[in-house]
Amino acid sequence: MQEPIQATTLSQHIMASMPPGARGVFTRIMMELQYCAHMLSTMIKSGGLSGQILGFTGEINVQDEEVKALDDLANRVLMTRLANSGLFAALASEEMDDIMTGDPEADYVIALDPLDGSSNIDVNVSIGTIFSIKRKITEKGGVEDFFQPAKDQVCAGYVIYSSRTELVMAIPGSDVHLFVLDPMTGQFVVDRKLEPKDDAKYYSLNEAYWDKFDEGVKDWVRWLRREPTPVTGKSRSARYIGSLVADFHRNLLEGGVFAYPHQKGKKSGKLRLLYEAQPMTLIQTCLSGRASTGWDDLMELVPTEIHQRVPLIVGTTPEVEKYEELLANSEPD
Ligand code: AHM
Ligand code: MG
Repeated sequence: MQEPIQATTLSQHIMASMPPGARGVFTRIMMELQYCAHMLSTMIKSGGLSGQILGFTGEINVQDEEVKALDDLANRVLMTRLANSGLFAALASEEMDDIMTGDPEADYVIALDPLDGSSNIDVNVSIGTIFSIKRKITEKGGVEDFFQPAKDQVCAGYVIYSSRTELVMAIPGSDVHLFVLDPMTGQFVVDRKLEPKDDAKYYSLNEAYWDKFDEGVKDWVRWLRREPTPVTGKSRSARYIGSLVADFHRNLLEGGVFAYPHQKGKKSGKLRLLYEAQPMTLIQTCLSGRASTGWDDLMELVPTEIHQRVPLIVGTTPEVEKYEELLANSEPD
């Protein structure tokens, strides 16, 4: 029989840093997310043998995209579990037009991308779940609670489903840790504390959109290719998977910058502020990096819509600052 893993579990880790008098609500929230992540991880790794996870449902979502079976399943797993937990005043999801209100007495709201990287599901490439937890600021809980800047998130993180299932989460003012799922017990255990990476070993953007990028963005890409990194003086390499979670995760661990810029006729880019840009912004900033639209600091930008899109440039500080410098005299068309 396999020996139990001697490592700190997610719940032990959270409880160890709980302030005196805390009621354990945040711990319970993370336990619900852990339950959902374990369930989704098991379904994904079963390769569809335990039910349909490949292909499309035939429906079109609020983003005008075809809904994949796993998108729908992930949304149902998370919404059912979290809505019934009594821990949230409201839930927002990429897969739902409107927010779902919950317990008006609860202190928190949560925004989710249940299954990020949908285009990679059917080809067995890394995908993830992204979450952003905010404190309720209205009396009963509603859309306004989501309209807080990234810096005011209570916690943000993501789960990545790959050869291992890992969780990365950030709490403002705390260290960022990486947890790995023990599939036997369904518990995340601490793998390590993440250290800031100063040098962008990688840059990640979809260069197929080159003709749609404006000159500032093109100049930035030329600079990334041409100029050595400021700390070690090395050349950068290009990597693009097409799952934000996977691209961001690699760059966070190895050092890098991810960009989904605005494009001609698509001035807000593609990625969503609440459940894609804001969580990655907090994590990256807790590790000495930056996130920007090119014009707005994404730690400060206040959302105005649930499914708002923003250009997202996130990663090592010199690379993000260079982007802002090159875009400074232009505006999205
Ligand atoms: P999704 O949430 O529907 O999966 O869409 C978001 C994904 C991101 O994970 C990824 O960074 C981006 O879309 C890739 O888009 P593109 O194919 O245009 O490069
Ligand atoms: Mg997504």
